[in-house]
Amino acid sequence: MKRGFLSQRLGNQCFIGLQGKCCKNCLLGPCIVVKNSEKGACGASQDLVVARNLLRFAAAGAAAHCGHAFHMLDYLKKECPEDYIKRRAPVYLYEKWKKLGLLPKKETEYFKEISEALHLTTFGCNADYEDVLRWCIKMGVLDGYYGLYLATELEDKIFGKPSVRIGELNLGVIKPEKVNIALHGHEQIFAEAITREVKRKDNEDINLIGVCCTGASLLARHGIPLAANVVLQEQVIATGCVDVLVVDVQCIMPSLADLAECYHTKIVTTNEICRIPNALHFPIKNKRDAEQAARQIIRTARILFKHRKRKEFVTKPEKKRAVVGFHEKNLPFEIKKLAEKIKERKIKGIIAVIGCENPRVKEDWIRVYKELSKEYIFFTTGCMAFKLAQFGLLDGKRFFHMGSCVNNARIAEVFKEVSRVAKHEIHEMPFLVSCPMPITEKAIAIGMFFASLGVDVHFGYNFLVSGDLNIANSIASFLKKEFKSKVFLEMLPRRFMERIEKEGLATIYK
Ligand code: XCC
Repeated sequence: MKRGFLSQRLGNQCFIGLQGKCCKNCLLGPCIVVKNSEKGACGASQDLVVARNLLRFAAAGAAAHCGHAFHMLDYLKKECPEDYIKRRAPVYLYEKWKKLGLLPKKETEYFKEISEALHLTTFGCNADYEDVLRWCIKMGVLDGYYGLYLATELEDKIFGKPSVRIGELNLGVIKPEKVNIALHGHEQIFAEAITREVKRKDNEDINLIGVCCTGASLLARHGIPLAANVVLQEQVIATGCVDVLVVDVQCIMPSLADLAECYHTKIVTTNEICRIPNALHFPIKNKRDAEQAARQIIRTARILFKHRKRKEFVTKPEKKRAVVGFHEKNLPFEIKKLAEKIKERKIKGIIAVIGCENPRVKEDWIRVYKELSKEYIFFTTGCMAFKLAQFGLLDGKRFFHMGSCVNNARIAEVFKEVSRVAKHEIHEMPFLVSCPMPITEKAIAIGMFFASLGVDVHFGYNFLVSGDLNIANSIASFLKKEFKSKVFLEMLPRRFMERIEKEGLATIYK
């Protein structure tokens, strides 16, 4: 296996796997079912194989987001709230999901449903690919409420809502002359504890920086600079100036362990489900653990700093500035005004740019979003928000940074409120979610969630559904019939823009 950086390891891709046509669900196989007329050893059709793979993707994504919220509940020693979806979702959607069997049988036992999604895709279980696809949408609903909404709500309650500020981003936020501690992953429990500790006096020598979604949340809540998104995470260590990298869960590339061996950097893990060889491990179960670990990690980082040879950058990386810290309640316009502007066509609609930055995608999406921002407003989260910031687009006027990926709940909430005020259903409003460069299963689950709300969802990468017309048609007709939404692939930014210019976003305001 090649070492080196992500771009050097990308190598050739398995196009059969990419199209979802490889079934690894039993030991009669793995079977590749390349032609639509072919079957797997068990007799599974190509449609079934692709649908099961898609469901496993969506279920894993939902498991990650629901796991995030569950870790918060566990930390707070709380149970999942009763009737949560009912209390958060628009009534008409709740009723529809209920009628279609997209809600958990017992609401607080949503993890059972994720487990059932794995169950029904095992050898010789569900053979009806259309029913399997319906489960993908179910995973979207669970992901949205028991993942995105619940995690965002609990974190806002415990750690406070973000506030609007000018934030700093990119590798240039690392300060070689200081003790640099990077916080990477998605959850906020430890990140908040060390932020509180560093804010106490006598810690001026410490420079905290964020990576990926843990970083995006810290940036939004506290203005802690965000050093990197997913594709730049290795570069954080490769500056040679980061003393400790603390990680929680998700999007933490295993390559970081190899890389840390080449530098003085120590990796620290804080969650039982995310262990890394040779890392220090401080499992955080409660506030006391978090505070003790924070103090210990600061001490360790200071010792490592003393032994660090490099006290300046080899080449000074750039630093960017961006307006950050928006949420559903602090946008610079009232929801009512926004709904009016949309109705009067002064704003043609809202486009949410979400998800990862996938280095396999070479197209220039930024230029197209910039062009569209003359007529549309943009919300953004996660690694794409970082990318938009790198290009100087996060101005707090047309582009609004809404935080981490679980904070896509904030975008869903704005969609819900704008349509409620406009007295329409969500699918009647000109909203679009665009995920141009997905990497993780979570991005797919988020897409399913927005589609279940009635929002059209665009993916700019050719994955799973692309090679199978029956699957694509079946999802399309289910979504169209029940939610009047669609999930579509468009890999070319120019065509994406032409399509929007020609067709506009789904709306009754034509
Ligand atoms: Fe994707 Fe979420 Fe991960 Fe970045 S960090 S790679 S999921 S955009 Ni959230």
